[in-house]
Amino acid sequence: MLATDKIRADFPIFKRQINGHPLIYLDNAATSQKPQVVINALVDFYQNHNANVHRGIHTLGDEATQLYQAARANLARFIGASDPNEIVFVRNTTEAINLVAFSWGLAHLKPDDEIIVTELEHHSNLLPWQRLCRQTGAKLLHLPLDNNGDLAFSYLKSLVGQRVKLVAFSHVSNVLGTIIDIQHLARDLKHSAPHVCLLADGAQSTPHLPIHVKDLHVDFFCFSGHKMLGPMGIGVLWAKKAILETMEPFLVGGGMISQVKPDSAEWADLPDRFEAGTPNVAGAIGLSVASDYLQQHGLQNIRDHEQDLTTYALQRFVEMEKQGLVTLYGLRDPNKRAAIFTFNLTGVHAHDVAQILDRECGIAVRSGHHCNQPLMEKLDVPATVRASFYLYNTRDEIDALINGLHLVRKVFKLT
Ligand code: C6P
Repeated sequence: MLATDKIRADFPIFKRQINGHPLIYLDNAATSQKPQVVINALVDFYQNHNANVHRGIHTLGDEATQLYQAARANLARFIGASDPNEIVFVRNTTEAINLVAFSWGLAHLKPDDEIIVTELEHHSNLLPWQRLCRQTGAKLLHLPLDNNGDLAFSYLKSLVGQRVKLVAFSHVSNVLGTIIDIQHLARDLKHSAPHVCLLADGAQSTPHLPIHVKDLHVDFFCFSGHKMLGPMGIGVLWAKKAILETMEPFLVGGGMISQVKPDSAEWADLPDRFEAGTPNVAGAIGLSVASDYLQQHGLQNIRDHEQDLTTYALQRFVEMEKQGLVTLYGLRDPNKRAAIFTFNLTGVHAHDVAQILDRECGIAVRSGHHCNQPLMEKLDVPATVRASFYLYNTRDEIDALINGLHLVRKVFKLT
């Protein structure tokens, strides 16, 4: 079990009051809070080591470069990659997927080829493929959700023919919390259709589940630092070295060349060729420290803690659902879902629920379409409320949320 009291003491933001109440932060799927060690790492870099990387022949330049490369090696270990050069630093998951669409997609897709995405995808794992299809004449196919809110995997095999070049899917849905068994799915796909490339969007899984990319049987995996206790503006694209080596750079400019002539240029080795311009050095260092913090507590322990919260929250939501007070979306099996709860309170708009929870209880939740408008359409709602949990959240905070929802009903004179 996690010692949540001790963990919470590591996060200075939990000293804050919000509208006269202690902060209850349940918007972790949007971004996580930062422990003091990560904040210290950022300050330490700028206070003591600040210089550009790979450029200066001076002490600070060397220190910054060493810290940056050590962060890369540490993150490679964190996700079980075999080589630090398979770690490309990007700004976030969105940039990682755009990089793959541009650098790999434009080179591999032809008219009438096919890309499969699922009906769960965040816009960041949909729009780059929509654009790639427009640019190349390829077609986008959608793997539907079944009536239980799970993906219709049995249907996937019938979709995957010779024309399919890529299957791109979220490891964990940011709306329904569904966990996709990628290991199983990818192993099956690689067996039946070895020509298909697989991309997993790990934005919502890497912060919460043990990840070993080599065991996942995917070709591309990406995640954002800010959702896993790290700074904003830093993320990772992982891909097998053999694939990265065949790809053209996404951005071109400083820091990614081996030689430049007035009319031509040759690219640097991996991973520099994908990191044009001055990188977010402090961000990479902060993310590495965040990954150490998570490992110190143990990703499996974090998963177990969140599964306990999921079981309890499901119980509390189902009580309200039975009274017709809420509609809860997504699977009911805590083994198959992450601690992300998307719901609507009967008779109250999602934005009003979020605003009143904040104003009256100091509870932060997200409301809206969660960057997933096609899924909202499928659920036949304009917006939902979403409460998402992390290692520092507690059962007491779930009770506070449920009490808050009853208070919202009072404010709207529904009781
Ligand atoms: N979802 C949410 O509130 P960025 O913004 O690039 O760090 O992450 C994009 C992204 C990609 N895939 C999934 C599954 C995601 O959940 C997100 C980010 C946040 O749900 C912000 S919209």
